[in-house]
Amino acid sequence: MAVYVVGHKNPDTDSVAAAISVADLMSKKGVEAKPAAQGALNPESAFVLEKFGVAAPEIVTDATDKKIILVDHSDLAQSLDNLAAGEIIGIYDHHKLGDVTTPNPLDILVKPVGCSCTVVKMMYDCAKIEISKPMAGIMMCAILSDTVMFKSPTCTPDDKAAVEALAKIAGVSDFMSLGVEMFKVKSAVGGTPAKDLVFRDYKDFNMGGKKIGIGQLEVVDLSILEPVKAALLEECKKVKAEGRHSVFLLLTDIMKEGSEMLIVSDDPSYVAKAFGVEVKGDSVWLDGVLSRKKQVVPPFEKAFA
Ligand SMILES: [Mn+2]
Repeated sequence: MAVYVVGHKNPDTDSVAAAISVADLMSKKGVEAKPAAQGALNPESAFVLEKFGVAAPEIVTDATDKKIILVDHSDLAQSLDNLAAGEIIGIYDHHKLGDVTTPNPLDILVKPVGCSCTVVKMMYDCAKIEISKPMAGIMMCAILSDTVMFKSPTCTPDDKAAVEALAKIAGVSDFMSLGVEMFKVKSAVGGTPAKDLVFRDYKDFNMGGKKIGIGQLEVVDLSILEPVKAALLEECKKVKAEGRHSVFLLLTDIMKEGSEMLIVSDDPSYVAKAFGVEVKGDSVWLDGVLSRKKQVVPPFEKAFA
C-alpha cells in the first residue's frame, strides 16, 4: 500500500515541494510513496513545477484507510479529513507542533528552520541519497518562497546554506533573480476572484476556544492590491460569517517589509492587544511584519489566551 505524503490545506509551494521531494526520497529508500496535495496548485507552485518539469501531485483530501506522512503541518485543522481513520507514519515540518496524535510510534523531524524543504534537504543528506536536478530546483524555490528570499525572521543559516547547495545541483546560477520572478507570479492578482485570493494562503486556528482565520497575500508592491482591497474585505466578512470569531488578512509588501492587516472581528481590540497598535477602521499597518507564523500567530495566541 502506497504511503501518501501530503502538506496542509490550501497548499503553498513548500507543502507541494516537500510532499513531492519526501515521496521521492521514500521511493529511493524502497518505500512506495506518492505525493499528494489537498487542493489545486496556486500560480506560484504551478510556475515552480513547470520551471523544473515536475508533475503536479494527486489531489487527496481524505485519509481513510491510507498510510500518511504529513509535511509542513501537524495541525488537525490544516490536515486531511478523517485523519483518525488513516495512519500517520511520519511528520516532517518546521511549524510549532500541532495537535495530531498517533496510535503508533512514528518517524518525526520538526526543526525551527524557515521551510519544510530545508528539513527534507537534511533528510536526503542524512540518508546519503543524491538529490535530482528537478527535486533540487523545486526545494530551492520553496525555501526562497517560505523565507521571502531570506528576509523573513523565520529564515536561518540552514535555509541559506540549503538554497546555495540546491541551486548548484539544479544548475541555477542566479537564484535571487529566479526568486523575484517567482514572487512576481505570486503577486499577480488580475482576474483572480477575491475569494480565491483570501484562500490562497489561509489557515484556521483555534485560539482560546475561538475560531480564528488568518490569510496572507505576499506581493512585491502593495499598490497591486489597491483595486481589490474592498472586495477582499467583503470576502473576509463572508468567511467570518461562517462561524469564526475573527478573520485577518495580511497584505504583505515584501519590498517595504511590512504588512497591512485587514480586520474582520467580533472584537478588534484583540489586534491592539496583540500588536500594541491603535486600531481605527478595518485595517492597520504592521511595520516589519512578514511572517504569519513567527510574528502574527504567537502574539494573537497570547492575546486570545
Ligand atoms: Mn512551510
